[in-house]
Amino acid sequence: MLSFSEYIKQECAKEGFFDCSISNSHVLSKEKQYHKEWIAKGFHGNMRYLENNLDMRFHPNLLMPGTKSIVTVLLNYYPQEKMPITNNYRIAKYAYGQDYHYVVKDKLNRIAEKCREEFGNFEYRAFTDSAPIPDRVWAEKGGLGWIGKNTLLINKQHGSFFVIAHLFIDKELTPDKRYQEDLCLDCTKCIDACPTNALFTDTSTGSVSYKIDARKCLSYQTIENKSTEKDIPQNEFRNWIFGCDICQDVCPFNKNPEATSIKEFTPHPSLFSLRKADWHTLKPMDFGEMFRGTPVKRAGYMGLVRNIEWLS
Ligand code: B12
Ligand code: SF4
Ligand code: SF4
Repeated sequence: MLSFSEYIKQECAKEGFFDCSISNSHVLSKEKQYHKEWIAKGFHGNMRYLENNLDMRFHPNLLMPGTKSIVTVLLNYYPQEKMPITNNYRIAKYAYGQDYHYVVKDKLNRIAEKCREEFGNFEYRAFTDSAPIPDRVWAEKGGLGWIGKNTLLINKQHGSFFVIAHLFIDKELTPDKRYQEDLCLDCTKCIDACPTNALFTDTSTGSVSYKIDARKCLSYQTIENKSTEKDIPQNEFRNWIFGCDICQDVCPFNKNPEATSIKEFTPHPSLFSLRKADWHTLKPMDFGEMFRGTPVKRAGYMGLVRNIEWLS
């Protein structure tokens, strides 16, 4: 008979998560301090929610009282096929198909309910970027990868085209003793390729940290920035109208990514047939049909139109 820890990992694999780790719940004091310094420098721009709930963000028991274990999972979203780039605008690959928030939450809830059937009642909460949790930190603590110079979690075998999610559980599970060292070494491909210089390495504190000025990031500019004024020059957008994948596309650990088998991430069939001229004449109804349930829908038709205008 499998232990709870073994069983939950088995169920995570069955739901399509390619890796999973278990960490003991504890307070993340150093990371909280780092986060505060990052906010104090204004790197978060208008993402004011990152200023809030700082105690809860780094103290799992304040988010879910009684939390003893954190199960962290990784779900691959790398598409079978990429959008054509000639005479076209670009959309980040995570946004091609259905919004991962819903896809992942359903999976995690199913897993937890199966565990309840097998091992009796326990308290849990499923989180997919839906609460103040430092996702990459828990994944790194669980040995699922390292946080690279592009500030993303990188898994040695699978690269970085995945989303991170967690189950908080009030049961003491067996924590993983895995550790993945930083393999960025002297590579700087992501820093060199970033068109807006959003990425940099900071050595001022004595310990090297990899930083991002989110305000300069195209992902921030095209998704989070609600202003009508563009902050960066047109040529730096490099045709990205929703998100940006440059610092992942150039990463050696993403050289041969395996495509996802999650059917919900399959893009709408019309997405790949659009070219620049079609984007300029896209009607609200076509937008609604093509992006229903996807992350792009959350930006709204007017948001996408604004981005296209910024690039034209
Ligand atoms: C805000 C946010 C953004 C912002 C800021 C990005 C960022 N890197 O912080 C913007 C809008 C720019 C963004 C863009 C993207 N995002 Co985003 N984003 C988030 C979110 C909601 C919060 C991140 C956050 O807290 N940042 C705050 C800063 C302070 O974090 P940080 O610099 O990494 O530092 C932390 C640790 O690394 C650590 N640390 C770092 N250095 C040091 C040094 C020391 C000494 C210590 C002690 C600690 C420490 O402590 C900090 C505290 O948490 C997370 C989801 C989540 N809840 O975690 C997703 C998340 C990071 N995003 C994700 C994705 C997919 C993207 C995009 C790829 C989307 C796209 N294609 O456009 C881009 C990538 C851009 C990039 N290179 O980061 C995924 C990343 C998956 C992965 N493989 O890592 C996440 C995890 C969502 C998810 N659940 O899957 N995002
Ligand atoms: S997502 Fe694009 S703009 Fe943002 S840090 Fe990476 S390369 Fe730079
Ligand atoms: S491109 Fe190089 S430096 Fe950047 S995250 Fe990948 S391995 Fe690290």
